[in-house]
Amino acid sequence: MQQTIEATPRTVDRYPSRVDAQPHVSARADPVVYGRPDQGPLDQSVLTQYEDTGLLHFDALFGAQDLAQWTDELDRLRHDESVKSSPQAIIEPDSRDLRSIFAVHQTSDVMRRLAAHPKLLDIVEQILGGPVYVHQSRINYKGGFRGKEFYWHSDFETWHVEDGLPAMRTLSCSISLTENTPYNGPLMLIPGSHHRFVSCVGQTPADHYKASLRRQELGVPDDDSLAKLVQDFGLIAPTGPAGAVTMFECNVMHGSNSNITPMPRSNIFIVYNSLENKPVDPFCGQAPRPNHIAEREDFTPARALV
Ligand code: 6CS
Ligand code: FE
Repeated sequence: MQQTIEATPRTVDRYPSRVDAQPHVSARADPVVYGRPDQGPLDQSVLTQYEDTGLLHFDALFGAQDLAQWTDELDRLRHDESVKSSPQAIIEPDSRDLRSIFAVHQTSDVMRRLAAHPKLLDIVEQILGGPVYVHQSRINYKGGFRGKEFYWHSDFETWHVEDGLPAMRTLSCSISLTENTPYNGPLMLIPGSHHRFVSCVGQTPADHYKASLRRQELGVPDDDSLAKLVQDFGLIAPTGPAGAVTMFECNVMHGSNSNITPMPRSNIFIVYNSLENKPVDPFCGQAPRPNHIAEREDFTPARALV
């Protein structure tokens, strides 16, 4: 007797990447703004600005007390040797310096409360049209003198291919914990680039994150696609005091230069994903990344993290 083996239905991949020998650019197939003006603090003109550019910048969303707590916590974590040797820590490629610490909303009470801050969540849930959970959190240190760059990428490209986020219904909040100047390697973004998906060339190896989080070489756009995006949309590098917040859509092309000034450029990133966009199997066919890099088990609503 012949046995039929039923294949498990695969989620349709609307954003294939790292499958072809040639790069492709396609149109975004998801909304950018999922909520309405009456569902949060942003009025229609600000929602339209986010729709068009994929980013919002706030110089002073938080009070001095909140900020002092976060910078104290940043210093504490930086000087804790057990943090540096934990699996959550990422070390710079060419030195022993701390580059990032992941899952800080799980390992630090202060950072967990930051991730649940209503000033962030009121905006995030309005844009994403409902409750969210934390897909990823990290502190990026980018120390002075030798802090290394983050090459151009769309976060969604990685979160889709390596983590299995099906749709673009995710955004990052970057909160500066030091002053961001034009000189200390601030975040650079291509406003409007989230309307196009740049599929990248190359196959994802097993455990790619171990290399990519130190220096990303795969899942980055080809030179021609990047040049075209910059030509069409230009560049922006928001600068501002410690405490400034940049929120950006998951498919905005962005990166940052290295920091050869003596001034560190540290920030905390909280990535919120809609509870209606939970991860499926990674589209690259590899095993998923660990939960401290990309959450796939704990879908506690961010509001409940207080
Ligand atoms: O791989 C990731 O998930 C991370 N990598 C980069 C360079 N940016 C986004 C994200 O935090
Ligand atoms: Fe990124």
